[in-house]
Amino acid sequence: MKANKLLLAAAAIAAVFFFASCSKAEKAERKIAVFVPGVVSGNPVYEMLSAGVTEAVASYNAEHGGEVKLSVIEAGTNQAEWSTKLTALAATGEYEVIFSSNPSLPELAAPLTSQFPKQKFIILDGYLKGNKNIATVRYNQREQAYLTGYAAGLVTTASSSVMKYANAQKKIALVAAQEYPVMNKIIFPSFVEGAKAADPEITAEFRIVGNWYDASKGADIAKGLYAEGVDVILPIAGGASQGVIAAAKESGFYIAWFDNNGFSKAPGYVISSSVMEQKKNAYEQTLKFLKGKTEFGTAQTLGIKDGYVDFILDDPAFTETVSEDIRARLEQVYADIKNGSLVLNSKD
Ligand code: RBF
Repeated sequence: MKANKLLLAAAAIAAVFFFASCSKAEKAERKIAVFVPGVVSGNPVYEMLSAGVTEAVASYNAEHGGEVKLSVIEAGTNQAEWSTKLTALAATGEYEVIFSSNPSLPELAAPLTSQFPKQKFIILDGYLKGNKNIATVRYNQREQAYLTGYAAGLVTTASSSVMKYANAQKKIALVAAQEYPVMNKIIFPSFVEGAKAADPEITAEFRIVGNWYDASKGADIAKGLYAEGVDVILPIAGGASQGVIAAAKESGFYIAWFDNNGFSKAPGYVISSSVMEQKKNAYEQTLKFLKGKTEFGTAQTLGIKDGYVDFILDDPAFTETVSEDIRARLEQVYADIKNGSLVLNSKD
């Protein structure tokens, strides 16, 4: 009898441990993924995405005893493979949510939500309304590109005694990795709109690298533009933008930078940095999801007033490179957008 009781007690204790370890194992199985459409290294938008999600998971785990596991998957630069790779990731059924970023992602993810009805997606820098498994948050890139164009416009029209690489021609350029609707309908037109607000006589060239990694092609295109009289270039080309920077240092022209703070990339040559606060956004969206607060089916566009688009005015390299008069005019336009006297809505 006594022995039986002991056995029962032992079994009860074992059961407690069993269930305790089970719930621990269940906790450890909470998984989320970041699907990078490209590669992280050298691509500010993806560096910010993965850093934001990674930091949020670490801070959530610190509070909740390490229950969330994060996988960052790079889909690589062959865009023809992205759909298959995203499908394979969703098909595992392992990830509560898949984070990703860029304007082409909503149309890759949307069909998967009928194929895998439990799979959720949070897509930054993309836009899709009304799919109950997808939440999107993009940036007001009309504001971001307008300010960049305004900076480029003020610099290209400056005299060389004020801005030493500025020539007499009023020519600027955007070097893009590829064409896509947001580039063609929002970024480039708003860059031109901003430049023409500085001086209506300015003309803007548009050139395409063909991919997001070829720095030597980026450099060749930039040198060609410089030879044609362009003195300010906005590169939006991921790793290929490095080539445009190298060409600027070699030939002597200016760079207007996009997405993150680029002043340290070429001090003396970079005249502006228009920032999308993708790291902050990724961090916040991750915590919101982990706490069950994401509103799927919604599509947000966040800009300067919301604190998700910024224009760097306080970097020492900005002060050193750009004349006081140009800085004052940029500060004014930034303030106008922030206080609502200049409204630059981003079209759908
Ligand atoms: N931006 C990058 O920095 N690196 C990339 O590899 C990259 N790939 C993109 C692929 C596609 C199909 C599209 C539509 C955009 C891509 N972007 C990339 C651009 C990015 O989403 C954003 O538009 C620009 O960085 C300007 O903010």
